[in-house]
Amino acid sequence: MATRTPKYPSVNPKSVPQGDDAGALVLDRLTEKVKPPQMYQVVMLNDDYTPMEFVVVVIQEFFNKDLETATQIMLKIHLDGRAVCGVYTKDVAATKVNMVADAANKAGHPLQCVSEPAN
Ligand code: TYC
Repeated sequence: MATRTPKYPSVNPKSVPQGDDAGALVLDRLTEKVKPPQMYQVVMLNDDYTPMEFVVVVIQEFFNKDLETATQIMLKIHLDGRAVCGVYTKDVAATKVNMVADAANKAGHPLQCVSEPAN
């Protein structure tokens, strides 16, 4: 079969970059239009029954904190009533809340956390 010359879309010659810019693709406007997503903080709540050790393990496992950081966060919750465990996009924050609820329910503890807009 004969090879055909590829057809290029027609362009307004004035919009085609010339000289040093020939072939350049300008992305400035696109980048400026994309604003960062609203972020959500996952806040863990205190209660009188969940063992401290369980809370520390949950914070380590689901919020990727080391033992020392997880212990500090747990103590802040215990003393202040609540503390932020992490900040995520909306869907990820909702998933974290569900994962904590599942783990707490399976273990028979009333531990709860909520997600709320950050700022
Ligand atoms: N207050 C609980 C206790 O004394 C410990 C605890 C800490 C529970 C943090 C929940 O999110 C929590 N056993």
